[in-house]
Amino acid sequence: MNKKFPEGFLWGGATAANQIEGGWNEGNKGLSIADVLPGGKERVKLLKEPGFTFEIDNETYTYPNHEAIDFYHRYKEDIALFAEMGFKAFRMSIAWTRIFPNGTESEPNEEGLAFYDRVFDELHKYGIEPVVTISHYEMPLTLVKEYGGWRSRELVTFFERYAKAIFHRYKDKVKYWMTFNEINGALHFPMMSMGFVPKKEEKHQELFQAFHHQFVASSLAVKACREIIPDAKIGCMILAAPVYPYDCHPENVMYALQEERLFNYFCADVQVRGEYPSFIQRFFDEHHVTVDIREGDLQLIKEHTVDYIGLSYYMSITQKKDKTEQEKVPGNILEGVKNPFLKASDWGWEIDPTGLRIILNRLYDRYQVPLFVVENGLGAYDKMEEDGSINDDYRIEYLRSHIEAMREALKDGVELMGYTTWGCIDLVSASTGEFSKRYGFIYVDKHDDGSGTLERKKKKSFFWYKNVIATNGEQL
Ligand code: BGP
Repeated sequence: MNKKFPEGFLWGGATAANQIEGGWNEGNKGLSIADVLPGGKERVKLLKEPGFTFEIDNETYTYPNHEAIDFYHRYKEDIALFAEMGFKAFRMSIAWTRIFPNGTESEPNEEGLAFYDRVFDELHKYGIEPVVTISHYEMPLTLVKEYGGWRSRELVTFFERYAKAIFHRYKDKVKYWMTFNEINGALHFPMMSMGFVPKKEEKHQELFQAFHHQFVASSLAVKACREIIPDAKIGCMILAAPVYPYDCHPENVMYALQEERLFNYFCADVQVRGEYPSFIQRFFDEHHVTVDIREGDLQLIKEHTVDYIGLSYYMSITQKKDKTEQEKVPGNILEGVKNPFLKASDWGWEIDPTGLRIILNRLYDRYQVPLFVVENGLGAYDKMEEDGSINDDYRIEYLRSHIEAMREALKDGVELMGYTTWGCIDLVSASTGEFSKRYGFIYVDKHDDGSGTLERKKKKSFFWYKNVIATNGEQL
């Protein structure tokens, strides 16, 4: 049995435009939803509440994404560091607002297009394959304020125009694409990807209508990608979290199954199988959801399914049908109960390498398409020693155990394309807007209060990961 990582396995790291670039008002860039989100507790609150006004408030807030880690100006230095680690792939996203500043223009912004040309050229200089997410937790603010985000069908047209513009421009430079980052994540935190937080009573109706718009937009992008770049691979991207029943009580097993289907499979069923799954009708009936599906939508979705599944993996979820407040686990992205067998990160995310093997098997069993782990990593507080070193053994341990889990999944017969660790360079946290929640192999001197020199420094994990890649995952 071959337990090795395949030749050409795409080892690398992952980022998102709004979490690294900065340069928020340079190069004719328009305002994006990420540009109006403050950091810290305020962000955590705003991401959950309906009624956010999306205004810039320079009096009260500093905005972490405005400068981020200044990749916009430092991409050459950063890419040289990725190359030094031996990256085969770099996952990044394009900021929609650099290409269409308001989302509504008929022609793309040349300065924005030229920026990504420079980034892709720099990556290719070192033989690093760009893996590009078209929409990663942001959209032009105009589309949020004037159209209500993905509630509006009109976004489909704007998104298609944006996708076509970047396919045409980068057809010779980018061969791996994904449409929406963590599309299913909107079930729990829709603000960044959908551009709204629904009121409680409208929640399901609005959310599932918005999902439908994204499914149509994603299929149109797949269609365009096949026409414009026939040798490209285009995937969906889901937040994968296997759901475990708390115990073997049949009611808990059934509940966990329902949660698993809705969270891990609903979006992937539509995007990979090309059909709304049979289980969703009961959910729609019970939650009074009627999705406006236009003529031709279902055929479009059926005919333009994705080539692979990109997934992020951070945690498993343990579910119990009737849980008390005390049993709920704080921190995890989804609300479940505490798993007594798992430890958690500093932010309460339960660490479960075997869960990665489980979800890879479940997804492969169900879909039989290649899987690409495009996010995985440990957010942690890093400490710089007096000699300037950062000894992040906890991060090495986390990544090592997850790579081992992938190797087991390979032995189980799962087809894996690559592994890009999340936040290969320290960046702005999506959920908290903090800099102190660090994921990187490369430390960036930037702090929650906005201070810092932005200087880059290699952590211990930098050298460890370099060797992992050099040995194609043999030495962990
Ligand atoms: C995923 C997002 C990323 C990233 C990561 C870590 O959900 O796709 O954008 O931020 O999670 O999350 P956080 O930054 O909240 O720690």
